[in-house]
Amino acid sequence: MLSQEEKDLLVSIWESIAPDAEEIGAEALLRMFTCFPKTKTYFAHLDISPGSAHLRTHGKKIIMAVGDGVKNISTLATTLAPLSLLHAYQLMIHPSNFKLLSHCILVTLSCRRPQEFTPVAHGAWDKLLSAVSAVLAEKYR
Ligand code: ZNH
Repeated sequence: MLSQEEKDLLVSIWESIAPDAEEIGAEALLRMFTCFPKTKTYFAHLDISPGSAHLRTHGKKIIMAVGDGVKNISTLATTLAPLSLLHAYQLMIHPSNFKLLSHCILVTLSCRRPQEFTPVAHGAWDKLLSAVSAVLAEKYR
């Protein structure tokens, strides 16, 4: 699925963005809530206004989980198994939403790391996020 070149690229970009996981996650979530307002219904119990503490802590959790995926690409399904169960059975997130968040993560990365976000890097992140989403959505079947 991902070439060795793409995997190396993901690891190197991950090292550059990990320290900003909170900001990147908060921006990606804010973009998702703004562009796709229906996604807000899952977060009625949290304060998701721009700059809120919930937005930042939840944003960081999501991006760190994506980072776990980058670091464990060859064992994605087992690495993310607990999150897969959580999203399917407890949170009951409709699978279509994973594409929306993935899109917003890509846009955020391109804005925050314009030099590193080359077409090849874009493609590699898109593949990784699709693979992560597939694992998180696999329990719905
Ligand atoms: Zn999710 C949660 C990740 C997508 C919704 N998440 C969560 C967490 C994590 C995640 C890590 C935490 C867990 C614990 O705490 O344990 N997600 C994730 C990822 C992704 C996701 C990685 C992709 C990429 N989510 C998602 C979506 C949605 C969601 C799409 C919708 C729209 N999540 C969610 C919720 C929660 C979570 C609602 C819970 C929150 C709270 O805190 O409450």
